[in-house]
This record gives sequence, structure tokens and C-alpha cells, in this order.
Amino acid sequence: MDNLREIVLDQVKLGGACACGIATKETLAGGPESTDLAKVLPGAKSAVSFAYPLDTEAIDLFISKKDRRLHERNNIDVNLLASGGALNLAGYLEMKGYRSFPVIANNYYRTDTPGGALDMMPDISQRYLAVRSGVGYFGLSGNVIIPKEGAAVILGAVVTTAELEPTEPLPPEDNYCDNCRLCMASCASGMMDKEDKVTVTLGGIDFEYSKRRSYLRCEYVCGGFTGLHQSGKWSTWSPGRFPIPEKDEEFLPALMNGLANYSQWPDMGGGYYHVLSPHKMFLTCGNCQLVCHPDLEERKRRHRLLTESGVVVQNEDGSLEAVQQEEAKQRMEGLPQERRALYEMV
Ligand code: B12
Ligand code: SF4
Ligand code: SF4
Repeated sequence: MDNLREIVLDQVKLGGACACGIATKETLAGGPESTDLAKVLPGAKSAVSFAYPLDTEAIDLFISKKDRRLHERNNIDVNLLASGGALNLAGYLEMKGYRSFPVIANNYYRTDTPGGALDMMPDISQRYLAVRSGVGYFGLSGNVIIPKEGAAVILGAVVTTAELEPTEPLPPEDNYCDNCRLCMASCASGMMDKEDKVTVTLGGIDFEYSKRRSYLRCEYVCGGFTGLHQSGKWSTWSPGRFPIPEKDEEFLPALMNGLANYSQWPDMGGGYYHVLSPHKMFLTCGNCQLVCHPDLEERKRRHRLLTESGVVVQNEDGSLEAVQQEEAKQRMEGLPQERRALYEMV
């Protein structure tokens, strides 16, 4: 079995993963429901967890609002790589005689919770597998951060009946997260609670990250319906200007209003389909993940790129352009009332 464990870890690395590890039924014991390996595979004993890096040049262009599509393309590709890598490894383990389940990298939710898929609860949480198996740490943002690559990774996993020996969590004293809070400063939605944290215990070890406020906050902003930061000085890649409510319970109506308008915007190019949206979606944020580099100076630089690159407006042909706050205001005021109302309250 030891040999199989080494082959599995090597296989994942040869496939381009920057980090990998193994969690087991025992090391995940006591965790939230999304750590129950048997939920996806009865008789499962362990899970292989891994991370693939996102392209840093594409991140720079995205965060400085020079090019949206390059990072969106890379994000889609790396997600496909993570899902495909999982399928490939699961196939290998199956051929070795162990039933195995490839976890889909993202956008796949349980349907047996009260709100169904709308609750956005995963069958298996990749983040929990990753922190418990030493692939990375929890950053304050709740993103998994890797010592060299930071948070800009896509996680993958395979659940298997093979009894693989677990790898250890990384030493907490080496976690680079220093509570700089640039993840929160880069978030227009306020999804990460600024004060409260949650602790999850996995196999007797505690892991901590910021409490999530309503997920709808991130869906509203990262989903692309709106994106202007409350300072008015910078935005995500969304050209929407709809206000970001204060209270969690105000997000559902805001999201519904956003959706009705969003569907009438000209196509900005690229995009992807998401099961919870009747329309094509576009990647417009991810800032909490993209700013979080291991080096504090680099984190600050990325935060500056984001906050000094202005506000995105949409041209009639669908193209997006980042301009300074004043110019954005003038452009919006110059739009025919009907078009302007697609982007902001008038
Ligand atoms: C649902 C989901 C979302 C939701 C909810 C996020 C969340 N839970 O924090 C939304 C849409 C908001 C979201 C946003 C983002 N996501 Co997302 N998302 C997922 C998904 C599918 C599951 C997340 C998860 O593990 N939730 C469980 C825990 C971590 O959430 P929690 O709220 O803290 O859970 C609490 C309770 O709900 C309870 N609980 C936990 N599990 C369960 C299960 C049940 C049934 C119940 C009842 C309760 C319960 O315990 C917790 C403590 O109280 C994963 C893919 C996957 N299958 O793992 C990707 C994933 C986490 N997302 C990812 C990314 C990158 C993002 C974004 C950056 C968006 C983007 N542009 O890509 C943002 C980051 C926001 C942030 N700061 O966390 C990456 C993260 C990579 C990394 N480095 O960590 C993942 C791992 C996808 C991937 N394969 O790489 N995401
Ligand atoms: S941006 Fe700063 S506070 Fe947020 S997770 Fe990264 S290192 Fe931690
Ligand atoms: S992806 Fe964007 S909106 Fe969602 S939590 Fe991160 S910064 Fe906030």
C-alpha cells in the first residue's frame, strides 16, 4: 500500500499540481458534513487533495482591469484540469481495484439541504481536505493558501476506498497569513465577516477562518451583477452600479433586480454557464483570492493595482473599459435613461 501512496502523490505532481496530500476518514473525523467521505463513496477510506496554480500574469492583467478574458480563460482551464486530474487519478485507482470518486472542482452542490442547490453546500469540501492534509493553510479569507503560490490555486480531490496513509497538516507557525486584511479590503461585497471567525475541528485539530456572512453577497458581486466598491473609486469587472445592501436579508431582492438587468447587458465576451443562473455568467471578481500572495509587498501591490485602476464601464458593443471615477460618472450620466437603468438605480 505504501508504494501506491507514493505513486498517487507522484502522479498528481507529474500532472502539474503545486501541492498534494492525503486526508483520511480518521483525520477528517468530527468535521462538518462536507467532510464525510462516505457521502460520495460508501466505504471510502481516504481522499487525495491537490492544488493547481493559476497564471500570475493573467492575474495581474485581471486585477488591474486591463484584460478580463485571459484570467477567466485560465480559471476555466485550471478548473477543468483539476476535475480532469481527479478523473484520471480515480480511473487509475479503480484499475488498481479501489473504488474511487473524482470530486468535480467547482459549481456542484448538494441537493438534499433545505434550500437545495441554492444553499450551495458541497458534497465534499475541497478546502477542508486541503488544510487537513497539508496542501495549504486556511487564510483569514477562508481561501486555502499555499506557501509559494498563495491563494491563487484551484483545488482538486479524489475520494477512494484505498487505505492511504495520511499526510500531516502544515506547521501553523509557518502560515504566512498575517491578518493583513487585504482580502477584505479587496472585497466589495463584505462576505467575509471582519470580526467573527469560525473554527472547524478535523481529526482533533482546529482550523480557523473568517465567518461567512450570506453567500448571496459574493454571488451578487462575484456573480457580476454589481461591483462598485462603497468608496466609489474602484470596481470589480462588473459594470453594474447597483448598491450593495447593508443587511444580509436584503441581498436576495438585490440579486433578483441585478439578474433582471444583467440579462439585458450586451455580451461582454467569454463567460460560462452556472447551474444556478438562467443566463451566461462572467468572471468579474475573485479579488480575495487573487490579492493574497505570500509576500506582503506583492499583496499590497496587487491591492493597489485593483484600487487604483478605476471603475469599469460597458460600451454599447459589450466591451468593458476601466476609467477613473469622474469619467465613469460622466459616461453614466450621458447614457439614454433606458440604458443607464440597466446598470444603476435612476
Ligand atoms: C460553495 C462554494 C462557494 C460559495 C460559498 C463559499 C464558502 N462556503 O465559503 C461562494 C459562491 C460564496 C464561493 C465563493 C468563492 N469561491 Co468557491 N466554492 C464553493 C465550493 C463548491 C464549496 C465551498 C465549501 O467548501 N463550503 C464549505 C465551508 C468551507 O463553507 P462554510 O460556509 O465555512 O461552512 C460552514 C457551515 O456551512 C458548515 N458546513 C460546512 N459544510 C457543510 C455541509 C452541510 C451539508 C451543512 C448543512 C453545513 C456545512 O460548517 C462551516 C463552519 O460553520 C468549493 C468547491 C468544493 N467542492 O469544495 C468552491 C471553492 C471553495 N471556491 C473557490 C473559489 C476560488 C472561490 C472564490 C474566490 C470565487 C472565484 N472567483 O473563484 C470565492 C471566494 C470567497 C471566499 N472568501 O471564501 C475555490 C477555493 C480555492 C482556494 N484557494 O481556497 C474552491 C475550492 C473551488 C476549487 N476547486 O478550487 N464559493
Ligand atoms: S489577504 Fe492577508 S489576511 Fe487575507 S488571507 Fe491573505 S494574508 Fe490573510
Ligand atoms: S470573490 Fe469577490 S465578492 Fe466574493 S468574497 Fe471574494 S472578493 Fe468578495
